[in-house]
Amino acid sequence: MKKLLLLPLCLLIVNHSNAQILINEIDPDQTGSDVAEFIELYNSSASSISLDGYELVLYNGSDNASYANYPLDIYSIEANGYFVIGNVAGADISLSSLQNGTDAIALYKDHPNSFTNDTPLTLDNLVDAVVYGNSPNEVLLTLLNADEVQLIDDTETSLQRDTDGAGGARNTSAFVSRTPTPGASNSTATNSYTPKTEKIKVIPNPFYNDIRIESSRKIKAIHLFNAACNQILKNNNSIDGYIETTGLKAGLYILQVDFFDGNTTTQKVIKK
Ligand SMILES: [Ca+2]
Ligand SMILES: [Ca+2]
Repeated sequence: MKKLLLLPLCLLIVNHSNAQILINEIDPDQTGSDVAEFIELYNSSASSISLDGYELVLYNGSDNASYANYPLDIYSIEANGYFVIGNVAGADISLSSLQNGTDAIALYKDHPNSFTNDTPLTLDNLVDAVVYGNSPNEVLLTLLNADEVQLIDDTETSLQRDTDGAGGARNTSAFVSRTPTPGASNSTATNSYTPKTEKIKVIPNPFYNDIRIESSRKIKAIHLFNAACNQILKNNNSIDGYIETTGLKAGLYILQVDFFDGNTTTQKVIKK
């Protein structure tokens, strides 16, 4: 009889595993003085979520350690709502400075330590992250899932998930460049936009010697960086999307592809 009585109790334990807070939009760089920087969090669930235990951490790509941290314990986000940390009008809490990159923004929950300045990068208790900036940074990219890309912000637009919450945690593929929408739905941006991330196809990956890159955009140049982020190969005539790597050691490399429309994207590749 006792087992039967336990069953209803078990059913009363509500599963909150789908409740999720994500970094939904960022805008590190504006024209002239950066007076509208912000990071927007989004609650994709149908219930209000307490931010008790959440901490937003800004990582400096020059040393891959933290340069600012924002404990969010006393706040909450309403169902399908937004929370803005920024110096933009209407921000929920103020932001002193958001570096223009190459840097990263990471959200943690219940991490045992506070991220005082110069805390080394960690993946423990990581909820979500975004890596942005022009220089490939392999260490910062470990904050993301495999094959996710480093984003590039420009002064006119923000980087935002298309649509709110799309793509899931630690994935940047759903981010596009659009008119900033701090504290509002990303789909309210009505201007035409140019995606700053390009989902390229690298064939094969892992590779032996030749790499072929497929993209819907015209490729201008291909760069290859080693794990220390030193550029070791550059092909300025890559319209055909090929790069030849004979003589390189086996291991992890960062491939950077520049497009004629001015966009750039990066991806990890492995030489066998
Ligand atoms: Ca800035
Ligand atoms: Ca938004």
